[in-house]
Amino acid sequence: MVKILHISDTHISHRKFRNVKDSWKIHNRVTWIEEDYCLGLKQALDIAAEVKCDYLVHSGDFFDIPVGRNFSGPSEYSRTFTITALKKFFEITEFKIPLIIIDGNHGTYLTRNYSTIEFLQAAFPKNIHIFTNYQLKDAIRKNTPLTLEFDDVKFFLFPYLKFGRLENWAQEYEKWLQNNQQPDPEKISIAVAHGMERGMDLHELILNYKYDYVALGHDHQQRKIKKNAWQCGSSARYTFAERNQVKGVLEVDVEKGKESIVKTVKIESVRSMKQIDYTLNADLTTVGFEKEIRNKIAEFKNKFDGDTAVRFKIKFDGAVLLSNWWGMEDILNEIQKEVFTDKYNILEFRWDAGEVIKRAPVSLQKGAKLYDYLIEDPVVDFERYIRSLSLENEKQAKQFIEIGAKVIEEVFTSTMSSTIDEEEVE
Ligand SMILES: [Mn+2]
Repeated sequence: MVKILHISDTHISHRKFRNVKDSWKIHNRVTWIEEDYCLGLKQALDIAAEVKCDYLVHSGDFFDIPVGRNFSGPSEYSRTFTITALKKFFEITEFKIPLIIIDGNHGTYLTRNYSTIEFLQAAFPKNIHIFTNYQLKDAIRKNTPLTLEFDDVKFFLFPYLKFGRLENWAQEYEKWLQNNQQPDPEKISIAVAHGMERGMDLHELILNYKYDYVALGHDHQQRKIKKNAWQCGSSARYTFAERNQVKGVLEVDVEKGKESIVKTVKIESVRSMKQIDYTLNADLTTVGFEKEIRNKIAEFKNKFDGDTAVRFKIKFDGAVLLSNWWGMEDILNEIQKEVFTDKYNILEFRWDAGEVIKRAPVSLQKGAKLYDYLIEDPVVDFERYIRSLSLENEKQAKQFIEIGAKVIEEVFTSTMSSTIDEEEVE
């Protein structure tokens, strides 16, 4: 039997720049929210040392950045914190516990074949074993396994790859998996994968093969996926959707050919998140709106204290006149300014009105009608214009007319909406 401690999605160096109070835990050194994620990792490592596991497994998203088109790397503060915490962990466990980390979709320069977990391995080359997106692509190209073998156990690694994006990728991935990643019939076989959407970033075979345990990451909600396969969840609350989730790591006793014994060890969340749902309607005046918003934040009208300050979000739905919404946004911006003085114990104050239907003000509706009057049928008029160009390619001309008709229809009939507030992906 081996004991695994399964941790995941630590998202170290997660930082917020918009809709947060410009406040530092230690002046000019680290902000409160960045520190929250460092403390999540610290707790996970403390648990790993305490339960005396044989292997420590991290199933991806160790660092939060770079991600997507954000090419900034982790801050020096977070790097230093991480190296210090790992050094302490290895020292108190006498450098006996191997740490295995795979790449998630965060913390890796996807287009540059470099991952931030490489410097962790460079710092502890004998204790840390990393598996990057790049190594995975290389293994697929060369049709070679991505495994790590010890005396008693064999790991099968699946760093993040959205293989389902293209059909030929999916075929190649499946072929590689069948050829190289099947469980070892003799040894305890453990798969480590970052992904949750079956057929897209998590292959069905990883769940169907008879691994003795599958350590999954990417889904921030801890859950059992099937017998011997668990999503560990993140070590600190990340999006507001996670505001009520309990966070933790998994202590797993794995025996060959048997059902694993999985135990949750809770991680205390330092930061509370609060979301309020608010339905707008056409009768609401800006004065009434302001009063209600102020009521909703009244309970936090205490002196700011970074240790207990809340992250706060208002989620709007319903319908409102666009001209009224502009006034409401002004009010929200004013309140935000006030909230970020020391009079409120609020660290983050944001709102999301992506689902609100905003009707154009009457003046704009009249404008549209005037245009209707001048041009009897905009679609017919557009077709006339395209025809006047005497395009030789009839198929192309028809496509232009079709697209034009769609655009005109959208412009004249759809309601106005703004872009949805950014909330980060897992
Ligand atoms: Mn992820």
